[in-house]
Formats: sequence, structure tokens, C-alpha cells
Amino acid sequence: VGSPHHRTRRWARAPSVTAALLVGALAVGAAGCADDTSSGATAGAATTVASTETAAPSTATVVIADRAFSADAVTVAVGGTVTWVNSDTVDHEIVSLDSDVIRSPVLGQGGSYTALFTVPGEYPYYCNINNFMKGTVVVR
Ligand SMILES: [Cu+2]
Repeated sequence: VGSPHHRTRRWARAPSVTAALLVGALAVGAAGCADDTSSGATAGAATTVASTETAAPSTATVVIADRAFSADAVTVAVGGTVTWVNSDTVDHEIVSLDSDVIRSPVLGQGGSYTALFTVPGEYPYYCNINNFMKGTVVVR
């Protein structure tokens, strides 16, 4: 009578050891999930920094000297302005290639001209007196 009772107790212990191993495996799995969550939060913060860096300024200045523009391209935000300043000893006249968005009078030494940009896009321009002088305004 006593012998079957002991056998039942041994069988009962085996599943409890297996359960302990399963709990250990689940704990490792939970630690892996916690790592994934923290790396996801880091990626979100990096995205926020990138969008701040790309904000365009509301004004830009292009200086003209020695028959050249001080920058090949300048970028302003929609609603922004670009001012050209003639620091050269000869006249210049700034005209956009595809539109009348940029159309200065003849600028003598010390003269300046400001254009307003209300539509996003790229505005290539040149000097109507020195056609080799070229530049681009980027509006975004
Ligand atoms: Cu010119």
C-alpha cells in the first residue's frame, strides 16, 4: 500500500522543476522586450532633433563683389526675403530665369534689392548685365 504512494510523490516533483525553468526563460524574454522599448524611444528623440535642424531662415543676404555672388544658393522659408547687396565697383541687375519673382533695377555700387518669396520652389537667377553670374534661391 505504501509503495504506490511514494511513486506518486516523485511524479509530482518533476513538473515543478520544469515550471521553474519556464519561469526563468520568461524572465529572459521580458528583459529583451525592455531593451527594444528603450532603443525605440532613442530613435524618436533623434527624429525630433533632425526636423529642428532643417528649419529654413526667414531672410538671407547675397553680396556681390568682383562680378560674383557670395553664395551659389541660399535657402529661405516660405514668406521669407532675400536681399542682394552690390559691393562691387560696377553695376549689376538681378533677374530670375523662369519668372518675375526676382527683378531688380540696375544696382550701382552700394545699391541693394530685396525680393519676397511666397511659393515653395527653386528660383534660378542671373545677372542681366553679366550673364555668367548665376545663383539659385531655394524656398521651402
Ligand atoms: Cu552683374
